[in-house]
Amino acid sequence: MTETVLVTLVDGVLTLTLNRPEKLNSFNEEMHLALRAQIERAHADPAVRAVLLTGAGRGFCAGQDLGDRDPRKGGPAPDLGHTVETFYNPTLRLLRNLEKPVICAVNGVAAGAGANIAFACDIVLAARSAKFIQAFSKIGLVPDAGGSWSLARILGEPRAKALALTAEPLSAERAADWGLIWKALDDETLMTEAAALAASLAAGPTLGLGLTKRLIQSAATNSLDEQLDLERDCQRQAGRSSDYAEGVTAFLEKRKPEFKGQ
Ligand code: T3D
Repeated sequence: MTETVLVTLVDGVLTLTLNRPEKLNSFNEEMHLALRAQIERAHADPAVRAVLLTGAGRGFCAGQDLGDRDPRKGGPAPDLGHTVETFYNPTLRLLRNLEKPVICAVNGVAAGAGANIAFACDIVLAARSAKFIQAFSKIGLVPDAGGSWSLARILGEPRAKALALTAEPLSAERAADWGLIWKALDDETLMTEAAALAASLAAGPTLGLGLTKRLIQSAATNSLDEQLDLERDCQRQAGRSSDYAEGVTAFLEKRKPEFKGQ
């Protein structure tokens, strides 16, 4: 059977490729579980020092596989609150809480929950040809996979509402201009640049990078005083890491640091 998520672990980079290209990598149950299992592994496995998420074929991810929701098959209406809680929410929480960098290389269209999973990653690079579509309103649904949260926070209400209500495709260039993603890149260079970025982060001081992620994610809900306290606590922890000792030693010895992720 074809794997729904292709997995490699090379030099600390766990590359996860959504692999249902004939369905634009939309989520069926198997792909949900396979992706979640790999993000859980990234939490647990010290050999994983960065995650790179991308899609096989011409799309990144078209959200939920609507073939699995076909009303013509009869039966009671599905409880989508239950499916969101069972499948999307755990993955979103795992991605946000993973104290290791997660890079997303959006290689093509990202629609519905597919777009919002990308926005939950730490650094999003997209091919110039890629588009982000809040497809939910086209089928009578609401944004999920954290989209109502990330769009409203990053873009503010006017743009978030317009994207969600109209389902108008947002180009990669405009997503970068609006601060939703880090960069739009030429299609031919996307994967090389994403892999280089992931490799460079995987060779970094993993503990410090993870604490940095925690700090930045905490800022939106913390007061300045709470954030200053958290910075103090995180700096204390980072300062006790062997990577910090290595970073300072390497600087003083005028050489490149060799971080071990400890
Ligand atoms: O259900 C729950 O648990 C609740 C959670 C919901 C989360 C969600 O994500 S809801 C939103 C679901 N997604 C969508 O509504 C997007 C549907 N897809 C599209 O609108 C379009 O496919 C795109 C705009 C993404 C791309 O358009 P285009 O023209 O580039 O490609 P296409 O021809 O539409 O799609 C190519 C193939 O992929 C096609 O199959 P075929 O005809 O070649 O056999 C198409 O049916 C299939 N495909 C694309 N998206 C999905 C899909 N098949 C199943 N589910 C999809 N979401």
